[in-house]
Amino acid sequence: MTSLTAKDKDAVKAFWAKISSKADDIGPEALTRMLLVYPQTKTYFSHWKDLGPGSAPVRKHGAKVMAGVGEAVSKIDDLKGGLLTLSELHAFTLRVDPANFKILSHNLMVVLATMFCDDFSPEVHVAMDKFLAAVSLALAEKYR
Ligand code: HNI
Repeated sequence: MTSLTAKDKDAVKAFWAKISSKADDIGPEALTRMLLVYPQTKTYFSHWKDLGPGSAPVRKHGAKVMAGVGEAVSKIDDLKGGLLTLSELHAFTLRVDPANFKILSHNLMVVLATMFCDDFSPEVHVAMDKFLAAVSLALAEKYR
């Protein structure tokens, strides 16, 4: 299982401090990429009027997802407890297959690497990768 070391946690917090003001751009970019590159993920958003790049629902939801990631950063020492409500929402109400968490995480990583290439060192890369895997696991906590 993913274990975030104290060093990883510091790297995640420091990186988040640098990028969080751009969260409303990062989220929609990641979501746009996910919907385009992995079109099977579109099934969950079929109630939206427009799933295209930069559409109003993509922008709004992208920002929401990043708010969730920000909350996870603030609860990094207890992700399972901290993300319980969000896990219940995705498991019982939205019924999102947890395999999709990995897909979104991957797209988020690609966007972070391209938008913040100067700060996205190998240390930040591994810390963020482990963090998003831990967030995904915490979100899947309520599935069974
Ligand atoms: Ni997710 C709603 C956070 C992954 C499909 N999601 C939310 C909300 C947050 C959120 C926050 C809004 C909750 C609310 O309104 O109370 N989602 C996150 C986070 C991740 C994630 C932090 C992973 C890092 N969600 C995913 C994935 C999918 C997904 C991978 C499907 C592919 N989420 C949804 C759907 C909704 C949602 C669907 C409801 C959106 C709507 O507009 O109806």
